[in-house]
Amino acid sequence: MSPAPSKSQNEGSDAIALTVVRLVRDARQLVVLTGAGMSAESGIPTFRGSDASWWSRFDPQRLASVPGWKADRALVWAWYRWRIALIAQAQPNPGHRALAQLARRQSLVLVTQNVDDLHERAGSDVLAHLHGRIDALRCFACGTPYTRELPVIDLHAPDPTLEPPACPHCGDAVRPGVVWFGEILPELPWRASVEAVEQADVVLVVGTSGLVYPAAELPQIARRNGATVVEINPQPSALTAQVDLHWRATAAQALPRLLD
Ligand code: BJW
Ligand code: ZN
Repeated sequence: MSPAPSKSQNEGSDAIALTVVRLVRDARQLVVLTGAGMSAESGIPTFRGSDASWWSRFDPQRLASVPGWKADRALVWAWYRWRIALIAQAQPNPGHRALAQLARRQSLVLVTQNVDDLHERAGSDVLAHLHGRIDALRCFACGTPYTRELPVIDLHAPDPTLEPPACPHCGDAVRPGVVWFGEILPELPWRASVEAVEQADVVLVVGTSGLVYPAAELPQIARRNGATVVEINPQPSALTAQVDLHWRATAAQALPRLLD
């Protein structure tokens, strides 16, 4: 069990940075939990937290639930197809690259809520994509993976009437491989993530609002098991009151400093 540092609010950000650098350097088992803020500096919008975020512009029940899919699957597919294209042309940012480099120096387990592959493209092994992968397409009805190339789209001219491809096996529509509201998280990745935070002595929580469950339970489980939990986020979040330290910085600012 590591000693819990005092709360951060009154300390300067350099002092917090130094404390976190030391905690991470001395960690026996470090777990990093990332959310949408991790990829914000790669040009991928977050879901919450700014006027440009998805759920401040669109209704999550329409775009990210089974009832939403059944009501208007062309609209839902068009949104996901556009995001698949956006992610494909995005690049990992210095925060993604720093985590990959850190994992070459010390034991680090990476768990993400993100559906992009930017951690992998930066060179990290990801233990769990808790909310799936956007490009792991599968049939909505029979679950058969869909591996064919998608027709090219123009990122600058989204088409809200674009229909999803048909499953070659049963003819139903193909859906993105993400976890929608009301759906259960993939069991093995979830269990592995719980085990990882139970064994961690330091947990870094990067770029998540901490509003979506059960992922938001992971920092709480970690603390109950004696870990020191550090949040890296330029804004306060639903987790801030529960963490040991809040480093008010972006992922691409803070994470490279862990290599100092
Ligand atoms: C930066 C930054 C920078 C910006 N650097 N940081 C009441 C209590 C408990 C649970 C529930 C409840 N009511 C309903 C539920 C269940 C529901 C839930 O949690 N709802 C809450 C919203 C209330 N959960 C579920 O339904 C889950 N399944 C489930 O619980 O199954 C059991 C069950 C079944 C049936 C009924 C009830 C229970 C499934 C959740 C699926 C989440 N899916 C989404 C979208 C799909 C994927 C996709 O399209 O991409 O996943 S929602 C969206 O939120 C996405 C994300 O992975 C997820 C979390 O978001 P995240 O990562 O935290 O990002 P943001 O955008 O929220 O925050 C960004 C943060 O970054 C901000 O804080 C910024 O400040 C910060 N930031 N720039 C660092 N540069
Ligand atoms: Zn099918």
